[in-house]
Amino acid sequence: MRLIKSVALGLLAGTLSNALPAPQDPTTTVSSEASSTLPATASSDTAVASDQLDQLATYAQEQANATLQNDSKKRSECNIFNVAVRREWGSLSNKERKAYTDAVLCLQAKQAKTPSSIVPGAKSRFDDWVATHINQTMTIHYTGTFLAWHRYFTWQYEQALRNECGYQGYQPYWNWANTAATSLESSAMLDGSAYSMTGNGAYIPGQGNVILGGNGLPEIPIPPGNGGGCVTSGPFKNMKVNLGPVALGTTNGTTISNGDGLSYNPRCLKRDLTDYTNKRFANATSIVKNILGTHDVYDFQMTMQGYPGSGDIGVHGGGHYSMGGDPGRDLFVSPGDPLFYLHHGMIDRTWWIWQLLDEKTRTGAKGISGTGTFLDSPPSANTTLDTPIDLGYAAGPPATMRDLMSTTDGPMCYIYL
Ligand SMILES: *[C@@H]1O[C@H](CO)[C@@H](O)[C@H](O)[C@H]1NC(C)=O
Ligand SMILES: *[C@@H]1O[C@H](CO)[C@@H](O)[C@H](O)[C@H]1NC(C)=O
Ligand SMILES: *[C@@H]1O[C@H](CO)[C@@H](O)[C@H](O)[C@H]1NC(C)=O
Ligand SMILES: *[C@@H]1O[C@H](CO)[C@@H](O)[C@H](O)[C@H]1NC(C)=O
Ligand SMILES: *[C@@H]1O[C@H](CO)[C@@H](O)[C@H](O)[C@H]1NC(C)=O
Ligand SMILES: *[C@@H]1O[C@H](CO)[C@@H](O)[C@H](O)[C@H]1NC(C)=O
Ligand SMILES: [Cu+2]
Repeated sequence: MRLIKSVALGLLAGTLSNALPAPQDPTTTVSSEASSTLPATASSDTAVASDQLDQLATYAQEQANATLQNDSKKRSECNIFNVAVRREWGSLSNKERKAYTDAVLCLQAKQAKTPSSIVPGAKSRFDDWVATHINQTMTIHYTGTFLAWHRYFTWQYEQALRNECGYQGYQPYWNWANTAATSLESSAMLDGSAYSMTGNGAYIPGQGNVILGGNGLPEIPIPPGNGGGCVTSGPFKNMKVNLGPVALGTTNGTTISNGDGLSYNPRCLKRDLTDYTNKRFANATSIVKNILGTHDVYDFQMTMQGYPGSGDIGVHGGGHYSMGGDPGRDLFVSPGDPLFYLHHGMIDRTWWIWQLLDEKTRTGAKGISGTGTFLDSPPSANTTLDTPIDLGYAAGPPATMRDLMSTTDGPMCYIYL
């Protein structure tokens, strides 16, 4: 673990940039049907791009539904009558919102499955997910497994909410385009009400920038938001973050950690909602560009996470850093903020839309690129359809990449509205 951590801190400082592998996979293209009916490039006007995103999502639904309708005739296990539909937070009723946060609180009140001899700080079922993510951070980001691993992780979390906490809905998502157009704090998701995901942290004046990159790569200064302290209202006002930090970016430009992050370190949930980051890196244009402007899965997933040295942190980084706070700015411990799962719902939705523009190619072997280690450092084997994805104590059984390439043609059965 010590070795792993020093590698991660090295990466945050930019020292692994020379390990960046070159683009690999053969180019895949949007199917001819899609290219004749859909916009070809992202509009730089975010209002227009937001409509383009809706159009792309509708196209993806049409593709998915056509197959599900066929499957209904064949009485397949996953069909149009039983498919789960994941929706955006803002489109849920107050009752549905509260059912979701109640289920998360339930998970936080249930005993952990992770043995305390292995992770002393894992106190709840919710923490099982955080511990698994900390443990595997260096083998699930900038890897060939990034998209599928987080898809499975989010799906198993949704299953736990349903099967262990009686939740009857599905995993909601955060459409970054919407909060970029307005502001984070004015959204139903983050307004701090009883029907939100809890809002901002208490305002801490005089905070400096969080510095990403550097050390040979261009620095990416992320300005502080208008919070920074403990959250003050809403469902997660009293929750405890038990694990970490491991690599927490602070607003004085440093990174702090508490060893391997696995010991018991209870503290409040902090947020520092940062509109700048949302608007700059995860606006509607960024999302549509990520979908339409990338020609293969290598380009797609690197754009999403940010090409090191490009100065861009992608929509993945954009979402994470616009939450800010602790553990929101910690690559390892980030699932310790319940908002993580709404963010990764949107990551998965973006991938889902992109896949359905050319489903056959993008859900098969050509839809995978990369290896099993962070920017292939240290070098490791290529990820393939047979690569296993194991969520440790959080949830079983292990799946393979093959199981996770489609959201409707494997163990999972869901689409996005
Ligand atoms: C791994 O993938 C790269 C790029 O697709 C390819 O050039 C290389 O031969 C693969 N390595 C193995 C061992 O299959
Ligand atoms: C696809 O099916 C879902 C579930 O029945 C439905 O909610 C959605 O509106 C459909 N989308 C389209 C574009 O038909
Ligand atoms: C639906 O089934 C028909 C007949 O088997 C087939 O021709 C068609 O391609 C299928 N469509 C989809 C979207 O799977
Ligand atoms: C930076 O902030 C962290 C916590 O926010 C603090 O622990 C650390 O001492 C600060 N470092 C400096 C140099 O001010
Ligand atoms: C929106 O995203 C695009 C593409 O990522 C970027 O070029 C643009 O600067 C962003 N808009 C703002 C206001 O930062
Ligand atoms: C961490 O990963 C290792 C190796 O994959 C595994 O043996 C161990 O049980 C994991 N620990 C936790 C807490 O998941
Ligand atoms: Cu992650």
